[in-house]
Amino acid sequence: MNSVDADIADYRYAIFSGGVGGAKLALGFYLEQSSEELLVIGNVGDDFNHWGLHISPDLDTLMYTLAGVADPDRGWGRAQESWTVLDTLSDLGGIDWFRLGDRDLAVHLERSVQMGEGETLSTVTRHLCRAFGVTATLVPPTNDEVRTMVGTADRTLSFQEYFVRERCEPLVTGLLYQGASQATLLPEIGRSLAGDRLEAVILSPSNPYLSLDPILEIDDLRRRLAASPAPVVAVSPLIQSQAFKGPTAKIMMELGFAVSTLTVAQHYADILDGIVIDSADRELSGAIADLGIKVWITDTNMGNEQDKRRLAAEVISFSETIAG
Ligand code: FO1
Repeated sequence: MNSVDADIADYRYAIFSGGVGGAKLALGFYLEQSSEELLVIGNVGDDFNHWGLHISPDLDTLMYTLAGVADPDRGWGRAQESWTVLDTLSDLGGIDWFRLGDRDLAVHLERSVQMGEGETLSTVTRHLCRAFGVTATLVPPTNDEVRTMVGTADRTLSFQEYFVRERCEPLVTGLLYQGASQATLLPEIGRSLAGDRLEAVILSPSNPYLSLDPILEIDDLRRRLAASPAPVVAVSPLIQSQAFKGPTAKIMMELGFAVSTLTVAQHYADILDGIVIDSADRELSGAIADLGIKVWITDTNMGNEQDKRRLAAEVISFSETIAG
């Protein structure tokens, strides 16, 4: 098995997602809908080589979340984790700033072994998802290498160096999605977007600059989304200038953007048919509507499973309204 082509005609929803925040909405869809009809496209700009292994943090966060084995507090990595390898390596003076747990490590080993034997990332991801009992289709946007590079005042850092090793502290001066424009979009994603079976494309509430742009920059994907017959709907990752998680607000400020859901809508204006915003931001709805984007106002917090399912159900009914 080396392709996901066979399933292509059956996807009703395609969700583009980064890690923790986006995975919450993906789980809402997974639980609320027939999971086999769900195509989840995970960011690979955060991928890197560490301890000689291929690490795909966002794909793994999505896989663990859908499989129900993610650590609920950290949001990444596995629940009931042990850290024997990391601690032992640390005692040896090895590199320990990126915390790979023992159970998690087995996934990176398996992925790296299979890729070393010539398998693609999409094939290995499907194999891992099967092993974890995930019934949705989780794919990388491309099998080519895309790496998010973070420009700071004195040097350029890889994403994980910036995010984990430097704890997002350096001031961000620019972002580069290395390899994105030359990368080939996974053919099944392109066909799914162009087909008429898809009922909605969802941009999850992930960081637009760190998590979704590395995907959208691939192979003319923005244009394909703009041309897709299915409505494209985003869920804003901001509530009144606050991000659910991570450095979204900090990065927006440092890049010179107003930290607002209106900025998020403007950022995606060329591809969006609709955006879901939080009730606390309802006063922005007029300005967003002026961009030609329809607005759905609700509580966008996803603190528990019920919230995730409710938000997914609302995104679905909003998309149906847009589609007419
Ligand atoms: N995030 C951290 O803040 N510290 C870590 O040590 C860390 C380890 C880690 C290991 C495996 C994995 O799949 C994710 C991990 N993450 C860690 C999260 C990772 O940096 C993600 O890229 C971010 O959550 C952004 O989506």
